[in-house]
Amino acid sequence: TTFDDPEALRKRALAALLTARERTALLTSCVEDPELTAQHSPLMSPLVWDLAHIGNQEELWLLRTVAGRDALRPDIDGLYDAFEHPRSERPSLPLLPPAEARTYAAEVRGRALDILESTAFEGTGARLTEAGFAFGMIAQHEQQHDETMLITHQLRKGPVALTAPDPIPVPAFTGPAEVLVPGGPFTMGTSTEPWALDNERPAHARLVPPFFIDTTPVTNEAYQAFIADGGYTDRRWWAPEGWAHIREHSIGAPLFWRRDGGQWLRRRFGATEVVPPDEPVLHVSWYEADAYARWAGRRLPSEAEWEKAARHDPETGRSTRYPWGDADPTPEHANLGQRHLRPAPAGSYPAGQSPLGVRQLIGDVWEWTSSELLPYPGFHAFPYKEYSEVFFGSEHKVLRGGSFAVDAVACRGTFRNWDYPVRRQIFSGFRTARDAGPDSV
Ligand code: AVJ
Ligand code: FE
Repeated sequence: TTFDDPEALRKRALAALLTARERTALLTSCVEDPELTAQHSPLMSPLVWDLAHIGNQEELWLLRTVAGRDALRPDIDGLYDAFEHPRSERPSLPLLPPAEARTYAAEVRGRALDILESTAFEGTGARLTEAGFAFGMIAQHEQQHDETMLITHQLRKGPVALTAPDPIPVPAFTGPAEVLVPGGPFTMGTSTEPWALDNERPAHARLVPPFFIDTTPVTNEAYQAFIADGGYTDRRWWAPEGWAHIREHSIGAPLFWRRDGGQWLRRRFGATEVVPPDEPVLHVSWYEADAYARWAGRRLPSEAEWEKAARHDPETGRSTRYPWGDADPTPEHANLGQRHLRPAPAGSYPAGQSPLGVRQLIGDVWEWTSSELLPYPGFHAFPYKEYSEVFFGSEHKVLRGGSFAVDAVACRGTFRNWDYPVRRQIFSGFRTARDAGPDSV
């Protein structure tokens, strides 16, 4: 692979940084400047905060830490420290106005590209720059905030600002509804993926008993059957805190859905459309996913089950980088990178399926798992505790696989995302699983 070649990794880092900046520019130029400073939802930062925060993190890690430069703007660090100010407070901070935020991010980037050219990727013993990790981390960080900004765009009221072609239509999926994943150990996490983040490490053996998992994510049509069957009014299906939450907030459908006569409509990036039956359900909370699964006589997969379904090759016993193998994602494999502004119909991307035939594990919708975000055995926070260590514990549930809004640089079979179980403004869906007795193997 190109991982052994520092010059190939340098090119990869340059391309990843440029791709991220192009996307950031689109997300912060497709609306007028006043919309960048406005708060579209108390759950989100103003877009102009994300823009300068992207620059500030890049300055902190590439300019100051990797290259040892003096601070360009030490005065603004506090404003863009995500732990100093919760999102709801950020609009009232003396943030850099849009033009200054753009100039700042561009100045940092100019210097970062010089540093990228002159930094040794190997042989220095410095973990931060080995295999270009710091540059890959910063490209991923920018892409993560690009996804956050896309969520802000989805929450924004007002006319359409973003457009993209729809996924190419595919024939309706006719394969089996579920797939048996045989029991036994598999390798979870990674010690070899050069830009894997700290919480994905190290590789370790996990024993996973046999289980069945849905071949595709749960569709809107299937989810509508749950609603029509009174799923939101039957306490039996709900975790107690989930039940309390949907009662208190009068939740009866995924976020952005509205009942109109005999049909469900949804708002999507400023337009209203009939909910497409064959697409994976989107904008559901962990509690909603958990309740649906119980109603269906099933359960959510654990994080280990999800990763085994996505990475375990029963033929070789190895864990691959992606369901389709070790090759980097292409547009034939998965719906990633905001190429489309929606998930593709369930059963799409046959080229991206796992050896056992599980589809759309990567891309389309983030998939809720039953697991809390916990460290793997041998975890070490790197390079900073605030990326993931401070979030370990029972408050957050893990999501896997990435959505249409995730770029390939920030998505792989080992990548771990997390959020509170009530959250649903994120691009979240799910698939279900069930135990398999030893006799089914
Ligand atoms: C890993 C997606 C939960 O957006 O809160 C961005 C990523 N961390 N800046 C988030 C992140 C610091 C993080 N998630
Ligand atoms: Fe951040």
